[in-house]
Amino acid sequence: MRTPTTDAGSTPSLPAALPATLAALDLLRIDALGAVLHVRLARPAKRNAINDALVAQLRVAFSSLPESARAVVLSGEGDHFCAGLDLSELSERTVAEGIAHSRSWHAAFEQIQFGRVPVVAVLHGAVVGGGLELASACHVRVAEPSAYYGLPEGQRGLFVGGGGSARIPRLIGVARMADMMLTGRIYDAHEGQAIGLSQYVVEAGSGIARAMQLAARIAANAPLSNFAVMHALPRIAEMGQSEGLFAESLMAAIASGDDAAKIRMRDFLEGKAGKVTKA
Ligand code: 1HE
Repeated sequence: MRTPTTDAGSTPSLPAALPATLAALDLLRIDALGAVLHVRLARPAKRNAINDALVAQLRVAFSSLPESARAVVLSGEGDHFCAGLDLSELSERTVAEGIAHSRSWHAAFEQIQFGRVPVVAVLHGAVVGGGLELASACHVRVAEPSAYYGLPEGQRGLFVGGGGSARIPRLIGVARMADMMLTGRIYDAHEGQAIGLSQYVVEAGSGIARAMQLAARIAANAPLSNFAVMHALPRIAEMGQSEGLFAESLMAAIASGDDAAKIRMRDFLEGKAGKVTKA
């Protein structure tokens, strides 16, 4: 995919030096662009298939985000977002190793979903198997028209192991996921948006630019609001109504009590902040 030529909204997009931990990750290409960190899967020759090393690098990257990062854009180099599990490593594993392997994916993707900052994924080409599991750990998904979604695990004699059975039904429902796994059904980009796999479909070649714009907007939010959306919202959605309403009140009071919220509300009342208008 092309690097975007458009500026990322209000965020300065000059590349900054990366911490050595991130610069050393050879299966990821990472750029710090102001408050947005762009992380690319960088195994295009293998269609960004996820091997043990790439899982480990994703875990390191998302648990070592620089302080300056307030949102992340995740994309894949080459013609596909991600071909899922690297099948060349699979046959060597015992059952016990298979469990440990799946848990290593869980640990890495947990850092994405419940990490420090929201993650916007850019989806194009194959978003299949573990690639869809990776995408579903992100908070916002922007698809280009070339994107297509599949769960070929059923045809490969496998089951999802990267958190897919916990995350994907929460996006599209158990019945659709079961259909994808049992029959090999593929959804294209527009169908994927219609059922909830992505929130956006954008023009070919514009996925990264759009994701950078969205990430810049996210990065400009008060950090506690972003924290609440990432950490409180999905948990409250799993609670019973009474517990959820109680937790919501606490989170709302914590967020609105923060100076960042007070400044924003005062700015609006003084006519210094934007109105909510139609796009
Ligand atoms: C791979 C992989 C892979 C490509 N593991 N090496 N995932 C799948 O079942 C998807 C398998 N891959 C494909 O269906 C196709 O490769 C694609 C549709 C993604 C891309 O097709 P294409 O024509 O662009 O590329 P290609 O020629 O098939 O592959 C290029 C190279 O990437 C080739 O290696 P080469 O050394 O011969 O050049 C392929 O072998 C290699 N490659 N995909 C290993 N997945 C935590 S559990 C998750 C369980 C799953 O994810 S199951 C789903 C696995």
